[in-house]
Amino acid sequence: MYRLYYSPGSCSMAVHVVLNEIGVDFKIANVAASAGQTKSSEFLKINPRGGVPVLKIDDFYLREGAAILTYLLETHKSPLLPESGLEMATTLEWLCFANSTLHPAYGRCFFQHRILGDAAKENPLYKPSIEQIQKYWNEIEERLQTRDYLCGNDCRVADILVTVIANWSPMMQEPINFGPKTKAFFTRVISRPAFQKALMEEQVTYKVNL
Ligand SMILES: N[C@@H](CCC(=O)N[C@@H](CS)C(=O)NCC(=O)O)C(=O)O
Repeated sequence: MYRLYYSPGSCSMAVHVVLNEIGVDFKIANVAASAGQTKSSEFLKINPRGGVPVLKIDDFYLREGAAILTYLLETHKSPLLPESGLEMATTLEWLCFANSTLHPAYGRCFFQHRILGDAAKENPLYKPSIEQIQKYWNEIEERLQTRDYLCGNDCRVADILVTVIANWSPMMQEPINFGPKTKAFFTRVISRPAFQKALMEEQVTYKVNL
């Protein structure tokens, strides 16, 4: 039996969507980052890095979203992660991009929000941080000119994670703009029943203006 430790709307939502996609039994435990629960002494015993997602697999704790997603998809043979070759490698490329490039780009803004509050946008580092995020979305818009999803015409795990991350954009203190192909892509991804179920179970609204 799996137990997902999550914080509503955070990167852990991609794991929640994937658990719904593969159709296994699982339980969820809300560790709300906004209420400081990811830094509680109880949760730090589960993940000393103080972050979600964590997946409890029987008595084993697996941390780091990319590892959890890959483990679930490989174990349950999901088409969200092709089995081999360049199709698999391309999916991993975009999963790594989402997890290790796009996510930290938003993280730089959230860090400034945490330290400076509403005045973050006055910080000289804030505008370049937003511009970096915008550059990534522009690259995605370009890529989606010739395909429905990041890796081709089938939905893969990376599509789910970038769509989760996009929903942090309305929290930024400067606008982030999405092109028409990117908006149509978000519409396709969020319309998946597994995505809708995760939004409902986490009581999260998809706020990107589509
Ligand atoms: N490298 C980690 C990053 C996890 C991470 O940053 N999670 C955020 C949510 S998106 C978190 O739990 N933050 C808690 C906090 O800031 O207290 C992963 O990919 O799993």
